[in-house]
Amino acid sequence: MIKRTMLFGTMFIFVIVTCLSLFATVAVAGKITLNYANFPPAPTFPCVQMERWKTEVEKRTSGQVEVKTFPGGTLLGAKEMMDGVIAGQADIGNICMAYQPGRFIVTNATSLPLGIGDARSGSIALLKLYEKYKPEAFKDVVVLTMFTNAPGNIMSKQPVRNMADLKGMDLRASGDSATILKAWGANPVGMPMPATVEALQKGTVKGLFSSLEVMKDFKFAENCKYITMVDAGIYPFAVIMNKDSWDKLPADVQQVMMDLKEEQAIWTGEYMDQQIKDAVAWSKEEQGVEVITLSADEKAEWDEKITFMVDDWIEKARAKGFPAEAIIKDIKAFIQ
Ligand code: 3IO
Repeated sequence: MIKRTMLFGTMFIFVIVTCLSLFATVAVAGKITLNYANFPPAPTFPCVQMERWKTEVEKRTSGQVEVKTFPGGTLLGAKEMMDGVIAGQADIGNICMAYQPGRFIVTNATSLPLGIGDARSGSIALLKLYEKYKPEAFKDVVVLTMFTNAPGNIMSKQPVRNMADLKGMDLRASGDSATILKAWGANPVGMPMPATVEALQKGTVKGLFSSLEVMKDFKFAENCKYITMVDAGIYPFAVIMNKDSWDKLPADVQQVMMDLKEEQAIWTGEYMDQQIKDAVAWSKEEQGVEVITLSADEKAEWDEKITFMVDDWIEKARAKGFPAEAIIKDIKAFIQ
């Protein structure tokens, strides 16, 4: 009798322990944690879109995936982002392609003066361009989404009312936006966006050339009391994932991410466009910023000065073996 009770008791415990450990194994194996690195501070649009993506992925995978976000360059900085993700230092990273102009030739063509009017249409055009050409530059990663900021405008400590005012002015910009500034007579100073905070405070630069939401998100309006509307040049971004990390994901999780790709691009573009309206209103109302609009004649002159960039790009890209004319034609078509 005692023996039988002991036998049943042992079996009972065995069954419970087996069940528990099986459950634990499933729970542990089912939980996937992904590290997502970003270079600018948390309140800025690349990080806001990152948090939105995290929320959507965690929701749509019913918590099977946990995304740990690292804003502000705490895991990888702007210039080490691409290689850091390829090396697996982060599973996911957000890159600004203009910081490595020679590396992302095809996708950086979206930053030429081709008439992108806002971040929504820019983001759609960029992603379509990527999908069509699948540039070699991304062969070592999986692209999770792409987006652009809105066209650049001049934010400065001194007013820029005409091209003469801009002559020799030290303004921060990268990639094609630096070329645009140079064509207008300014002195472009290259550095990633987060470094601009200190450069403006120290006076190393007298302003910058980028999308206007930074007036509020980086509080540049405290230093730059003038905006000159020129609406030229966007910065293309990509969210990329390490190949091994991707390959380890179950197919249904991969599907969730691919389903999000275009949606995330559009969401980010729309968020950015709205953020610019808010930032300009805030700059004017709370920070006493003056918004300068060029006359139609003056604007035509500014536009004229940068048209050469497209031909220049075509020539260089063709020499490197890219179907350059087709790429430009496609970008223009994708914008509409
Ligand atoms: C940008 C980069 C980081 C955070 C906010 C931002 N808004 C616009 C940009 C574009 C950019 O990378 C740049 O260098 O102007």
